[in-house]
Amino acid sequence: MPRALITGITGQDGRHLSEFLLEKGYEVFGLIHGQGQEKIQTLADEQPGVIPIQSDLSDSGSLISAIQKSKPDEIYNLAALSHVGVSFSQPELTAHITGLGILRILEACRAVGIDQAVKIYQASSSEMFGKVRETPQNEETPFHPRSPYGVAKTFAHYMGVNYREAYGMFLCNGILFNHEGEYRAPEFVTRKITKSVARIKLGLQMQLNLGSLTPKRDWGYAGDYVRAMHLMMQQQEPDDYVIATGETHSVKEFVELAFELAEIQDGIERFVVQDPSLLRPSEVDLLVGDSTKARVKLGWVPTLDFPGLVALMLRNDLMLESKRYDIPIPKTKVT
Ligand code: GDR
Repeated sequence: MPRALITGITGQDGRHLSEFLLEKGYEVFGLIHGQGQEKIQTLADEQPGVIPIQSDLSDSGSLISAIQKSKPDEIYNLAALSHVGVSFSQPELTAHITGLGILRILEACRAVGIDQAVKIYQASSSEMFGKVRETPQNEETPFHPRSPYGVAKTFAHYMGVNYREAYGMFLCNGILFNHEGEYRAPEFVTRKITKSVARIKLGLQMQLNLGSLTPKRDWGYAGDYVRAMHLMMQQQEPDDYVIATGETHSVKEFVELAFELAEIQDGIERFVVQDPSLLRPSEVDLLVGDSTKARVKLGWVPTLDFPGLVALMLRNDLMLESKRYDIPIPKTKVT
C-alpha cells in the first residue's frame, strides 16, 4: 500500500487530494499544526481515513519525526499562507511558511535518509507569473511576482528545482492556476461570490462587497487539479508542469454568471458594492495558462469548464445555506 504525507491536509486541495488518494488505496497521513485537539476532531469527522500527525512547517524537528513516523513514498506540500491579499499584511510569516516550508521538508528528507527514494510535490502557483511577460503563460514564461505570496512561492519553486539538480531528488513543481470548488474557503473571491449570491437569493444578505472586478483569472476545478498532482508523481522523471484550463474570465464575469444562474436580475447594480479596502497594493491583472505539456505528457484534461464550475459552486452554496436556515431550496437555473 503506497503511503502519502500531505501538508495543508485540511485546506481545499488537501481535502480533494486525500479523497482521491484514499480511493486509490493509499495510506494517507496529514500534517496538523497547532496544539488543540479541535483540528484533529474536524479531520476525523470530515476526512475519515486520514491519519493525523501533529507537526509544523516552521519546526524542522517536528517535520523529521513526521517523516520518520509516516515513512512516505510521496509527499505533497500543499500548506501555505495562501491568501494573496493577506500576504501584504503578513509578509514575513508568508516567507516563513509559504517560502521556507519546502526547504525544511527537503532538508528533513535528507536528514532521515529518504531523499533518494521519496517523491515530493511542491504547490507552485500562477501568482509567480504576476505582471505577466507573455500570454498565455507556460513553463518557460519568466516570473514577475506581484505580492509577498508570489515572491515566497517563487523562492520555494526554485528551491525545489535546485534540490532536484543538486541532489538528484524527485521533486515536481505543479504551477497551478486558480482552482476552485465546493471546499474553497469563503475568503477567496469565487466562493465569496457564490456564497453571497446564494444568501441574496434566500433573502439572508443584501450586499456583496468586492475589490477590483477587472482582474482576469484562469479558473478551473480543484478536483481536476489534484489528479494532475498525482499524475506528475507517477512519471519516471520529475518535472514542472503548468495546470490550467486555457480560458480566462474577469471577476465581473464570474459575478454576472452567478447572478444569472441564480435568476437574479441586475445583480451587480443592486447588490455589489466596490470596497476600496479590498483592493491590493499591487494586482495581477491577467492570468491564462497554457497546459499543453501536462496534456501531452501526463494525458491530463480538465473535466469542468467555467460555466460548469460556477454552477457547481452556486448549487453547493444554495443547498448549504438553505439547509443551515431550514429554508426550502429555491428554484434557479442550477437547482
Ligand atoms: P488569487 O485568488 O489572488 O488569484 O490567488 P483570490 O480569489 O483571492 O482573488 C482573485 C481576484 O479577485 C480579486 N478580488 C477579490 N479577491 C478576494 N479574495 N476577495 C474580494 O473581495 C475580491 N474582490 C476582488 C482579487 O484582487 C484578485 O484579483 C488564488 C489563491 O488560491 C492562491 O493561493 C493561488 O496560488 C492562486 O489563486 C493561483
